[in-house]
Amino acid sequence: MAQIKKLLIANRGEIALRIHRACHEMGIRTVAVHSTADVDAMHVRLADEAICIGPPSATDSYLNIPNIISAAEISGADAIHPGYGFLSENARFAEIVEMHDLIFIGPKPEHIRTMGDKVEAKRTAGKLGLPLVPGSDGAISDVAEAKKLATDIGYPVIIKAASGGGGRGMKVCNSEDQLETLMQQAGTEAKAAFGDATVYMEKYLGNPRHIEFQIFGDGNGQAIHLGERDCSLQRRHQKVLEEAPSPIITPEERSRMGGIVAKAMADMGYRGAGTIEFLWEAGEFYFIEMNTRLQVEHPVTEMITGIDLVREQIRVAEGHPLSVTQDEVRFTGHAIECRINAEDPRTFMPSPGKVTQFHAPGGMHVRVDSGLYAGYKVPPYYDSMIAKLIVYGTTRERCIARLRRALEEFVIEGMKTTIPLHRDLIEDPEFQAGSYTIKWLEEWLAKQDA
Ligand code: MV4
Repeated sequence: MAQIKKLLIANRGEIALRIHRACHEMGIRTVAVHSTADVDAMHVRLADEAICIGPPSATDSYLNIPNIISAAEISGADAIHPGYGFLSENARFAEIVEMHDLIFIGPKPEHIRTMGDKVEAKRTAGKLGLPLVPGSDGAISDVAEAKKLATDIGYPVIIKAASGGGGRGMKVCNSEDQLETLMQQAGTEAKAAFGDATVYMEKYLGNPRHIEFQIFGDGNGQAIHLGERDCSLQRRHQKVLEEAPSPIITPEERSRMGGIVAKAMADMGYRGAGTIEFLWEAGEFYFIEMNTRLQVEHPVTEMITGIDLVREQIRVAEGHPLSVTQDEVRFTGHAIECRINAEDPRTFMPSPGKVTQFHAPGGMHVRVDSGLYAGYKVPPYYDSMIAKLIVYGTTRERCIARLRRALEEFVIEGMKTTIPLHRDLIEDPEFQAGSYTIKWLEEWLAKQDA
């Protein structure tokens, strides 16, 4: 059993703080890395040590593998946590970390690689018994074959890039006469964006929900699920608000589907935290992708299970068994997360700037994960998310009432933020009824502008 004494956090912003907090609660010293644009960032201030790894551009700093490995060696760290984004799903990085006798806080590199290829991921998920969206068994290149398949599964179909994900490079095709053109376009765009022209086909689901299961494996054949999150409220493939549990999943469905995903992860020998993404329509789940990292929205799962996911990641990486069995996992109450971005709440134009006033809400069951402080200058080089507000309630209704109160208290001045958007959104009767799908938010936003 390894004992991590010092951990390097290969990330920035709120997730770097999140990881630092778990480490200090476990008696682990932390090393922050940062770009020259982030010298004044809270993650740099809180960490026990900080090392500059390059200029503002992420390519030269937070994605700079040699500099990050050098920082780990110089500081004497024995582990690296990649957070989310940046190098978190880079299998090569995970391998390099392990080659340097450092512990990678994450899955086995082979599992990162498999799930990064959406065609391989689907094939693996199918073999493990997860329900798939009907579609091609692997990549499609031959147009005649594609036409035959599309006729079999029925139009509309969707063409997706094997190296894509997150909605980039998808084409919906309504009829056979468009198929050849759209396949070519998808291939060309995939090649330009990901350096890989491989595409595959699926039945297009018209109006599903996005429901994802949190799983955890010990890497030795034990795995559990921590229930689902509903992430249907998205704009241009960016999640805006997430909740757990999903308003439309019954305890029986959670237990049935959770059992299937946990068994799949156990059979695969998966290690660490992972998320299995499904589209859900008319009572059925369809696997689409797996994320092999800790996710932005992980706190809603922590709120309803009481399990510290980062602590669990670190323990599993040290070689401990999972700290709870499936029977010990209890789902209690409801949690909602609002992502607060430095953006215009109507146009979503980025709005970085200096924080002139800052007051975070508090009180019972209110959590704010953020690196903001009064006087901090939000740099323009990175993601615009500046805070997450996560609220718990014994019921969804009480959770929303507390969220309303917390959003009233929240003050961030000096830049535009999406706080007003969240204040409006949670007053909508359809949101309150929990009856939304993946198309709902964009339609709601269009109505607000009209
Ligand atoms: C789909 C789909 C409909 N049918 N696949 C978008 C992101 C990527 N992870 C998968 N995505 C979709 N795949 C089939 N077969 C619709 C989407 C989709 C979507 C999915 C989840 C959340 C928001 C979305 C917004 C638009 C499209």
